[in-house]
Amino acid sequence: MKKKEILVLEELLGSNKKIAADIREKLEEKGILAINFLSSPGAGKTSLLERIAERLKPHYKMAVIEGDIETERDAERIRAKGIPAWQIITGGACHLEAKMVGKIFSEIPADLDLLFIENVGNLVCPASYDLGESIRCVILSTPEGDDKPKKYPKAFTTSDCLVINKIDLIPFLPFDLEYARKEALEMNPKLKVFITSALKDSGIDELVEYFLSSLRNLRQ
Ligand SMILES: Nc1nc2c(ncn2[C@@H]2O[C@H](COP(=O)(O)OP(=O)(O)O)[C@@H](O)[C@H]2O)c(=O)[nH]1
Ligand SMILES: [Mg+2]
Repeated sequence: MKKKEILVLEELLGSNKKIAADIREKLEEKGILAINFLSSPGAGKTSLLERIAERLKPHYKMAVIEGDIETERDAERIRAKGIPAWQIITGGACHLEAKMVGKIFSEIPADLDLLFIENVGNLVCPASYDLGESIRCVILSTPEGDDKPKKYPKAFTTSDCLVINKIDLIPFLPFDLEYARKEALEMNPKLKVFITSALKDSGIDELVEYFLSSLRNLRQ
């Protein structure tokens, strides 16, 4: 990258950081826990959100911001669960930015408990953009391969939580669960690791409990 391009990128990230810090402060003041989901396309972000919604809806107020380069499909899937969802269509951009979240901030109900943000599917650009979340979760699905944490380090080093999804496919794949977990933890020992199958509805209770205990900590 040329020096001028680096300077422009640094300025962009700097202004994103300020907007994100402002969003985080306002959300935390209201006692709202925001969670940013990062993953490759198809790792199971929306499916996990559907399973989480089924558990949270009777007891908590949750909402979802969906980021995609095209279509309203994911927001429709979330709304079908009776959960409010806003779709941000980036029109080609490979990640969400804090200013996009800021634009819908006024529509976020003040009495919300949890705000989930599903980022645009890829493990590269979303890792560089803070959206004002309190928790960042990277989702790795078994068909992607157990070597991905070290190939896409930033998504893993900037996250608080790692969800290894599609565990139901393990019998059919050369995916070494312990290897993937070890490589991720070597880069980021603070990662909380969850093993799930959104399809078979397993491991979701533990993930939901992590979000709820983080919500309790935020409100203390
Ligand atoms: N076998 C299996 N398939 C899953 C699982 N979670 C999601 N899928 C499937 O993977 C595909 C992509 O899921 P989706 O939630 O749309 O992924 P997203 O692009 O990350 O939001 C869909 O066909 C899902 O049914 C899982 O745990 N196991
Ligand atoms: Mg999705």
